[in-house]
Amino acid sequence: MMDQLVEGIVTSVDASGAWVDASGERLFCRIRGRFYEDLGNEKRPVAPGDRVRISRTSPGQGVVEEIRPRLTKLSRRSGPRGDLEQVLAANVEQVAIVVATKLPRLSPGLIDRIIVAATNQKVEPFVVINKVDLGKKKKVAEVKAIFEELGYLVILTSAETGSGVEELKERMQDRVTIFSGHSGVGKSSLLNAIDPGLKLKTGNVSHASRKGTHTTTRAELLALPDGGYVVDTPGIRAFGLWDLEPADLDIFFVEFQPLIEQCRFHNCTHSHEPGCAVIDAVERGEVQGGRYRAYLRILESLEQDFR
Ligand SMILES: Nc1nc2c(ncn2[C@@H]2O[C@H](COP(=O)(O)OP(=O)(O)OP(=O)(O)O)[C@@H](O)[C@H]2O)c(=O)[nH]1
Ligand SMILES: [Mg+2]
Ligand SMILES: [Zn+2]
Repeated sequence: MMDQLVEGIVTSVDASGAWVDASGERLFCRIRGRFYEDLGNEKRPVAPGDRVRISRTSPGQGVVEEIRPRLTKLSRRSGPRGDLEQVLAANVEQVAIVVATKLPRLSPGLIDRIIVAATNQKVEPFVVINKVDLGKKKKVAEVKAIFEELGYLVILTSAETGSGVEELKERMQDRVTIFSGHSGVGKSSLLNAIDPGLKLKTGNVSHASRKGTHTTTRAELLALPDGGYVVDTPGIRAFGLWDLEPADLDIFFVEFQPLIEQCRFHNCTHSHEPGCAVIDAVERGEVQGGRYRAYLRILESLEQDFR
């Protein structure tokens, strides 16, 4: 006879199973083989944030017997051939796109890509520019203005001085948030600043490569002290888009919306076509050049994915 099933939430996952919080206890659970058989393109059967039902097998251990349907997920394209879906987190409401303008420097297009992925997957994006104590004021203000102008929330923070941390904390209270961004931008440091009780490991930014040293090695769902959850994730090098066809990309560039209908061709890709209202708007300075270049780069990468 199987034990009574217990409700739980997945906090972390590795190749051999998942850590699950169930009625205040953390158990390491194996996952029933049939979930691996039904994987399809997914890398793993569960992700942090998944609601599951488990059976207990021994103290501190159990088996995932059921996986609840997901309300949302944030996925990216992964795997050696780029043909796998990596679910970074399940049942998240918003993604904090964490960047720094210095150490490591901002890589063009990353914010734009994560905004596209999030919007496509019904997760609300916002931008956190961390390390404002280090970054040049002008550069920080420039990045802030680009995304605020488009209607996205931008929060400026310093995990070092604590500035902006309270605003970020308020934004996360009672919600489920995932932190995403390059290694070394300060994702774990910001979470420690919000809740020192978390005691997350933080690392250095190599002065030689100016890149982070991949300190966080596994995504983890953490409970926030005043309500809500956050998923801290390992730094990413790139954010490959999953489940998006090139022809649908323009939908996720908000400033293109009023223009798209005015293009001469209904299937305009806004890359080279005559009579393109987006290209005209870029030339008139009504669409920001940096955003348009990000669009073209993403379009090109999607065309390769679908080739
Ligand atoms: N000056 C300054 N340094 C910061 C700030 N936030 C984080 N750091 C430093 O940046 C380094 C990297 O911070 P982490 O919190 O480990 O970065 P992370 O984004 O979690 O990196 P990964 O786990 O590798 O993805 C550490 O040395 C932190 O002390 C900040 O606001 N200002
Ligand atoms: Mg980290
Ligand atoms: Zn067009």
